[in-house]
Amino acid sequence: MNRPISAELIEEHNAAHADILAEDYDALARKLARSGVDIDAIKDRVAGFTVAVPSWGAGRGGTRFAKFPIPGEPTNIHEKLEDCSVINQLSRLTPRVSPHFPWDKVSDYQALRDEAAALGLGWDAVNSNTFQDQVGLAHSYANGSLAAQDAGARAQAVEHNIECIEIGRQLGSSDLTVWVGDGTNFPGQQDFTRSLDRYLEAASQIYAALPDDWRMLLEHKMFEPAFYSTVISDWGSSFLAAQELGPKAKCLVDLGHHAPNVNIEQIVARLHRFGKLGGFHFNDSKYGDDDLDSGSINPHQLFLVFNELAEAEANPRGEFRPSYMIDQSHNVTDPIESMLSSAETIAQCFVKASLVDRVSLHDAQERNDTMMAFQALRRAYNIDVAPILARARVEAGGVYDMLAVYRQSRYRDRKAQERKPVGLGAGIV
Ligand code: LRH
Ligand code: MN
Ligand code: MN
Repeated sequence: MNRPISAELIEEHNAAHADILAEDYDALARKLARSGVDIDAIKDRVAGFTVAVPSWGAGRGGTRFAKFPIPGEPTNIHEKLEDCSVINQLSRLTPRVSPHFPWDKVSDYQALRDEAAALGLGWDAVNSNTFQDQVGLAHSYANGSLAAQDAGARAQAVEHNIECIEIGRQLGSSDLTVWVGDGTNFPGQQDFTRSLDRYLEAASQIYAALPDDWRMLLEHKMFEPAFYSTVISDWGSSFLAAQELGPKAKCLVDLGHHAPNVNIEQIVARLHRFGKLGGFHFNDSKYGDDDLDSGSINPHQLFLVFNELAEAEANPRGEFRPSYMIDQSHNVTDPIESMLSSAETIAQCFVKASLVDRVSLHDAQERNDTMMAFQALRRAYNIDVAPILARARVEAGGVYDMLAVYRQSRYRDRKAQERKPVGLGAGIV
């Protein structure tokens, strides 16, 4: 297997930190044992936890005002895969990459699949893109894609999604994520009902092309690029569309796609209750779809989302198979560092949610003991679970201090020598 970070560096680093880790792990084991929790059982649970990384997150993001590239930044899917393999090599949390088309278009997808496998990577959901015009397209998406009035634009968008399914089959993926930017900037610009009808009709053609074991993940977003209305603007619209399309259609929750202060964890519970929870795009947000690093603004919200997921897992109501992915834009950090830190934060929330004493929680809920119910969550949230994650990571071949080893490896400096410089410009890719 092709490993970009030197095995000796990792071994040396882990050996140098073995004693501190053992000390911290054992101290936490004793603390958890007092509440009847077996730390090894929790560590084994973490060993099964993974989150996918987005191919587009490997490049430095930007805003519509500017992009500030860094030397050594990847400019194609091959370089992005290599960077994603660094994240997985160090964290052991991110073994799959989610591609975006046509951004990641190549001529031979079997070869791309093999290339990823040689780096220890598989493929997550395929993301279609009908929110931008591409050179050579017959129809513009300026007035929408799946919901456009123009039948040619709709047909083209359907065809693109079907092509994404075909690419995904070759890569070994089994989910198609569909986010459309279709919407309006002016009251009266489009009829809300007729545009949804058009969306549903076009989406049903994509749904019909899904292989039996595939899912179609509908990603809602309140606004942007449309600033007055968006066709699939909220979880309600997403849920209704998924229900109308059929059982393989599920809802995907991007944490940044809601109105400020919306209770996202309750949305998670609702979607699960009705069998429509498909997956997540993890990021954090202060104002809108900011795509900030997961848990960097509101780590408690992320914990509460995972708390609902832990409840859902314990009460599956049919299927519990949410797909987890990071969807961030790294405008001021090295994307590898941000995704290492975010994957760790996401896994931390997963562990903390696993540590909630559900018997006490449910008992307090039944007795209407509000404070003790809250304390059941608070106790788990306050536990520093870093030693559990570090032990699981090291045992899986990852490293104790991911950022320290990444910096010591001088990976980005080496890539700056090898890779072509990125041009200036605006935009997310
Ligand atoms: C839309 C979105 C969606 C896209 C990605 C680039 O805001 O979250 O997931 O595919 O950003
Ligand atoms: Mn997203
Ligand atoms: Mn987004």
